[in-house]
Amino acid sequence: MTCHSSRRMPPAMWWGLGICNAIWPAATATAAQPFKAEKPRQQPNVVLIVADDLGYGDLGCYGAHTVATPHVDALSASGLRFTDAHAAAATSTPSRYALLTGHYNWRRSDTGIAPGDAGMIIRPEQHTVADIFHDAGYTTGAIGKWHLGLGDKTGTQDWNGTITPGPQDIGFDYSYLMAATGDRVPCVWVENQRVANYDATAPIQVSYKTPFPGEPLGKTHPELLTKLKPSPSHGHDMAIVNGISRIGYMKGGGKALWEDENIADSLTRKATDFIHREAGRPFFLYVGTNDVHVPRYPHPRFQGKSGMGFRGDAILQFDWTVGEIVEALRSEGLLDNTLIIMTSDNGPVVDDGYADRAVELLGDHRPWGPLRGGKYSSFEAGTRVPFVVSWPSRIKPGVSKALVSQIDLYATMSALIGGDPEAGAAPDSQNQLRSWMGKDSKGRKYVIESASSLSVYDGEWKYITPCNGAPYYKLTNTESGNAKEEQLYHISEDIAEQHNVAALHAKKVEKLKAIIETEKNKGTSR
Ligand code: NG6
Ligand code: CA
Repeated sequence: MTCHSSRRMPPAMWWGLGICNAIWPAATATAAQPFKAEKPRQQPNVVLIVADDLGYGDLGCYGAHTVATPHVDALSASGLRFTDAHAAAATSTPSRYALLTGHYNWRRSDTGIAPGDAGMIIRPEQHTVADIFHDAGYTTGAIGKWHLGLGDKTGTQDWNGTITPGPQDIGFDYSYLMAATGDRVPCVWVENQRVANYDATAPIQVSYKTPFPGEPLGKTHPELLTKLKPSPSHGHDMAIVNGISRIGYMKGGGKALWEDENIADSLTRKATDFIHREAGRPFFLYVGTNDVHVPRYPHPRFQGKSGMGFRGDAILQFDWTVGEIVEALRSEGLLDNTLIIMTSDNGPVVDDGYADRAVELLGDHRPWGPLRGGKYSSFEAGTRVPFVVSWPSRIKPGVSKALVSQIDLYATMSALIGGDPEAGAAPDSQNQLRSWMGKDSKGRKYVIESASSLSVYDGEWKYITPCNGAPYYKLTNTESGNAKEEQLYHISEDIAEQHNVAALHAKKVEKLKAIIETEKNKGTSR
């Protein structure tokens, strides 16, 4: 059980600088539309499904023609599909950090893509959206991709014992997690902070520094790469698990090691088990799918089914997962009173490290839809993501153009369930319940997006802060959005960000820059 009272400390202590308790009320007060807390008769269940690297154009309901996503499309048809929804960051760890905490990732310097042996990035003292639910009497669960660190300090976890602190210390009663990503060791599931299916005959060791003598590596033993080989120059050529080489070194694991083709089945099963188990009381369930992140190695029943190679097949597999979760809710009679949110942690990438022929087989499919850039990018495709909200008994189906951001999960969920936000927590999160419920078509005044630099977008114009980074990431074939000069795009007329009009609209540039400065001044540890 989580014991919050004993682990709380003033928030200024945990994020280092002077963000004072006044931030929370201020953030709530500046929220565009205070939601009149009409206390729900029942506490709705909330299921949050976060896909990995799924692009704005990857789903049928977002315009994909060459891949079929019937379950997601049905979910979308039953609820609200947002066309202008944003993740806080263009990669996983920072995006998920912001999602769960309501605190911008860029206020801290340690929220970059985490290795598999990272210590907990969200510390026990920090209040999360899971705490909101937990404190309100919900049962809470986190299943699937985590990528927010486990244990106290990087590299010091005992993978053969209890790994602590963990999700239980930030509000999750139950967890079944992939520590980081599919392409990073350790390649085992961690259930309630212990390796699941633990094999005492094969103790686990993990290192991101030095190889374990005698363990074959992708680099030295390419003949053992029976399932997937890394793309040239991407790395991913260290520990070999299940015929696929990874990032990082690992030894042992035995029967606890996952098989990539079963990852979706395992996490989906754990999610539906959770729903069946908890059906009698309100619950909050976070499901992070591994699809469509690399290494893409879907179950044989999906392999070859999309005609687009494993990336397309992984989209089918993601769609299946969504269908199974919805079906579990339906079978328990819970669908009407469950709020389902389906989104992605960041935008799409086609070649992210494995020779899975995703580029060659893409055909006419455009994972980024009409947007420019992709995962890692400051351009829109980096952070504008699919976002579907369904709650059949309360949300009228439709399409919403409201400007929404995942950063608002904490305050919005808190308003939804009449939760008890902790003073000073989630300073960047606004109560956007009215827009998430389809009652307000405007949403936020602006969103902040982060990649190599910060951008601000007000629903019409977008400003990207100058940055010295490479304008183009060759490895992943991504336009990064980095430029030494200021960039301003008139997104409402130029959604593909083709024309930098900064020189023509100095006042607009100044106005948007000022927003970024004000946000930064609210407190930063960068
Ligand atoms: C990158 C990896 C990429 C992917 C990404 C994290 C290389 C060259 N690339 O560093 O394959 O793992 O990290 O993706 O190592 S994320 O969606 O979890 O942020
Ligand atoms: Ca991701």
